[in-house]
This record gives sequence, structure tokens and C-alpha cells, in this order.
Amino acid sequence: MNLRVVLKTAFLLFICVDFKVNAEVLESDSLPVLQEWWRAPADIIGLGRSVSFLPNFYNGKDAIVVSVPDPTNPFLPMHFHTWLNRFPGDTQNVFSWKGGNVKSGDFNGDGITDYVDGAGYIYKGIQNGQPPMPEPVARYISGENIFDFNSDGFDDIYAINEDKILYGSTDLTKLVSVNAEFTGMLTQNFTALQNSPGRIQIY
Ligand SMILES: [Ca+2]
Ligand SMILES: [Ca+2]
Repeated sequence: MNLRVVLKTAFLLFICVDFKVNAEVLESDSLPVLQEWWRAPADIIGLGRSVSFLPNFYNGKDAIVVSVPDPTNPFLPMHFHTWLNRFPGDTQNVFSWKGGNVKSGDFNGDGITDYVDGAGYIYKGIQNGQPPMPEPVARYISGENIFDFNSDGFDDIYAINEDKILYGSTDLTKLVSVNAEFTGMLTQNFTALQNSPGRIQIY
């Protein structure tokens, strides 16, 4: 097991421990008991394998992206639907994605939120608080972390599994990626250094 794999594993363990600690803190704060919102029918296999949260997505409301199996055949590729919480059990799809694990950022720097899905498709934002253009404008890499790594005002996409950073830019159809060297434990505050042309270190 090389150092990089060890560090990534340590990072994941750190996240798990952090969630556990936070959960214990929440329990000690005696928060109200959550009410069941909706229970999926037992015959829907694979529903919700990936879920992501999108703040201020639809008419100013928050949304969740949920993987939904094909109703005709559970072995077909998943659909990725967007649900709101307008009433208990509101599973009406308000936006379809080509992949789950959707992340948001302003990749073209126009002040409007854009999105990247888990299949690497980029969706250009039209207006904050509203869904983006229904068809993606380009496909690159899916990213686990969105951050302006090179401090140029455009959010960037870091794909930890591919060790690449896709730099945001004005034209979303012509984005450029570089190799990223993972050298330590990621925290919420990233530091990125360019140590040679086209290659940066993150820690
Ligand atoms: Ca934008
Ligand atoms: Ca940037």
C-alpha cells in the first residue's frame, strides 16, 4: 500500500470519526426527533444509492438529488432525479441529471451557480435559485471537492480518484485540467501550490 492510498484511507477514516463525533454532539443537544418523511415501497430496489443536497436550487428551495432505478428494469442504468420537500413524500422530479453525486460551484465566474454531476457533466447556471440549463454544456471529470484552487475567481473541480483538477474558466466548453499531487490530509481549507507547470500539490 503506497503512501497516497494510506493518506486517502486516513482521510476517509477522519471523516467517519468526525461524523460520529458530530452525531454524538447532536444527540447530547437533545434535538427534536425527526419525523418520517416518506418510505420507499419495498419493491423499488436500489433507490437512493446516491443522494446529494443542493441548496437554493428550485424557486429558492433546497433540493436533493436521488438515484432512482428504472421502473421497467432494475438492471438498467439509474435515473438521477431532483426532489423538493414541498410536502411529505414529495417525490416529483423537477430536474434530471446524467449522474448522481451532484456538486455546485461557479465554474465560469458569472456569479451564478453551475453544477457538475457524478458522470462529469457540467450544467451552466441561468439564475441563482433556479435550475441550470437542462442539457449539460460539456463533460469532463466528476469531482469530490469544489474549490478555487488557483485563486483566480473561478471555482475548480478536484477529482481525488483521478488526481486531476479541472480549472474553471469563462467558457465552460473549453475547461482545462491538470494533474494534482495529493500530499496530505484534505481538510475544509485547502492549500494548493503549483510546483511545476501543469502540476500542483494539494494539502
Ligand atoms: Ca456560473
Ligand atoms: Ca480557479
